[in-house]
Amino acid sequence: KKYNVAIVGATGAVGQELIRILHLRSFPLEKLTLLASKRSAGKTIETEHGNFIVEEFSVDKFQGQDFVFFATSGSHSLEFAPKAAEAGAVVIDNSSAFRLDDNVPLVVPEVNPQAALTHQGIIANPNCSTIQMVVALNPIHQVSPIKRIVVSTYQAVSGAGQEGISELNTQLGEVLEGKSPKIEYFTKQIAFNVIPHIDVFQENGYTKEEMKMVNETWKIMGDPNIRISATCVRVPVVRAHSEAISIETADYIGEQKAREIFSQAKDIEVIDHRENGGYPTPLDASETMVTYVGRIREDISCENGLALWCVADQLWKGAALNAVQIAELLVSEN
Ligand code: 11C
Repeated sequence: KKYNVAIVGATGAVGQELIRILHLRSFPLEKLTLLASKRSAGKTIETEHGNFIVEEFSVDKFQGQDFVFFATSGSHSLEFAPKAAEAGAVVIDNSSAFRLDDNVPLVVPEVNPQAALTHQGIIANPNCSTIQMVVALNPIHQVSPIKRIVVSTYQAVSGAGQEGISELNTQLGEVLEGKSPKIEYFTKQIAFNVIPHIDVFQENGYTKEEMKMVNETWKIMGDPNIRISATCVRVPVVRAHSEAISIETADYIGEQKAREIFSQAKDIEVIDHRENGGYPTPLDASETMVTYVGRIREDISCENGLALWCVADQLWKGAALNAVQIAELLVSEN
């Protein structure tokens, strides 16, 4: 069987990667429809599937679709995803609109694939920084429950979309030419700098991005008892997010066993040599489909502690790839 698939927001950073991933994974496509706002409609874009004319988004385009991927804003998804579901499609939504909705599964196929099968028309794709963290930590959690997670992220500018990439590139040029850089998109200069602020501040002092890592992890791993503290930081990297993660488990695991667990886990690649360059970096992870783990060691600051470094392409595993894997899951269950 082949499937009719539409991408809403096809010209954005995630939309573009969805087109590529559907091709790279040989997703059984009957017809691919690329939808975007009026501004991009009518443009011809070259894709791995051939040349496509981008169509203007409208609700009637949902008719006859089997899967609709939303890669637009939360407010757009909130309004239109239910309409796509009503039209009979399965929606896989990349925004934060439905992630914490009890009636909407939040799925990372390596962690909670069974949740996808309970959908009522909409499935939420988690936040990128959450996805790679739960891919890395769930295999450990299955061996001994994780009690506490302390994580700091190093998030690429493409997490903020095309505007984030443009702002970094423009500012790098401006600084190198000795000009004072224009700040338009991020809250401070991102070129030659880091910014400890992603998404809006919450009442408790954490940002929304940080609280996504808490709430989404609880839902995906099915364990709201894990104590989680995150600090999310934007860094001048174009692609792939990195995370320094410290965890405390119920029982002692130790470094050797942890390395074995990571090595045997699905979609994790361990790069962990205690020598120059013996660890994964964002450039290594860019345009790859796995989650990398390195710098595995005992966290000497607590009992039963482990520390690690985790890197993944947040546009692929953190967004487009995870979304397509959810669709693949449903296709294989069919
Ligand atoms: C970033 N994680 O890197 C964000 C982008 O909730 O899907 C994705 C935001 C989200 O800025």
